[in-house]
Amino acid sequence: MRGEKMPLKSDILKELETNRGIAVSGESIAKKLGVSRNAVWKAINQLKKDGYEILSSTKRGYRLADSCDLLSVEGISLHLLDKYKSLAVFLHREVDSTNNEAKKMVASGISDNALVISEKQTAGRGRQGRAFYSPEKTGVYMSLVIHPTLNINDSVFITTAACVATVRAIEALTDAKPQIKWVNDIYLDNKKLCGILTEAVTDFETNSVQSIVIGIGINIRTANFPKEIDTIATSLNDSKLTRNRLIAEITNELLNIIENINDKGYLQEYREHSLVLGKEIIYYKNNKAHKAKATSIDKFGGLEVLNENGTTEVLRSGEISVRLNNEA
Ligand code: BT5
Repeated sequence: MRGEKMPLKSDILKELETNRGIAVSGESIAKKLGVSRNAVWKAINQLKKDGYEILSSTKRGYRLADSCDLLSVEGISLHLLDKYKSLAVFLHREVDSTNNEAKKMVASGISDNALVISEKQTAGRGRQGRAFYSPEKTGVYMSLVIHPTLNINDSVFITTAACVATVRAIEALTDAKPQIKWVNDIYLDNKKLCGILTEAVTDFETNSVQSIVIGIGINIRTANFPKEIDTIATSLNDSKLTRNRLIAEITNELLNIIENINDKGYLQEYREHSLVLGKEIIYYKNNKAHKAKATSIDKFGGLEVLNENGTTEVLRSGEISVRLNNEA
């Protein structure tokens, strides 16, 4: 696991992340951290060995290259709001699934909120055993562990909240115009950019939710998708966007919504970003496909649909697909 590193290297990385775009002199870093310039130079070389692209000029000093997008605890914590600065961040080079890792932490009794992230997942999961393609360094794979006092019915709001938090963060940091495909996907230009998998650990005796693991996967500057998803998947291609910043922004937004979960204002944002409202859709119930029109999203996040026979129904979970104009 990275994150538990030499304090000096970590402090210098924090300096470089804080001053992204600006060169800082070895002398000023040395002064600030109370070490020799030689110690700074050595630590910079170690960071370079770790893969950090650091530009150095004898006149101006050191700075991170704009294209340097390695994940780091320092780079994420820097952008967390003050009230969330103490959030424990666990960074891995590789895990099977950040949700699995987070669930292991819950099983071992972790009682504080925590964030688990990885550069790569070898068995990233979607819903119902489906796979989520999670290649190295070109994605955000994050799982937030929270311990809310919610009953099981309220926990359905969490996926909805995670969609809104992700959309807010993307809009704040890029020019992209993401849309939400009910219930757990985020799309860009009609292709899937992000999937969300929320898993609850429940206490059967009290019928309450002990912990929730919110897993979010986003494609970032993905060069190639496997052919099974090549025509349906897309990535965020903003060259200035750093994954550290995006992860922090999503975390800030999500923790904020969850803190105020009874204020359902975010549901209106969910509706305004809907990819499906007003569209002809197909939903699946009892292994059967049904044609309908998506008419609204109710106050519980359910999707109201108008069936072809004129009856209405509210979908609480499950799978829908949007019908194209030429589909009968
Ligand atoms: C999801 O499931 O989309 C939820 C994905 C959640 C991934 C995050 S990453 C961090 C955390 N750790 C995990 O192990 N999981 C979470 P679902 O709605 O079931 O969609 C799965 C389907 O999306 C697949 O069957 C493919 O068709 C498609 N897909 C797979 N990988 C994709 C990708 N990278 N981008 C876009 N579409 C993808």
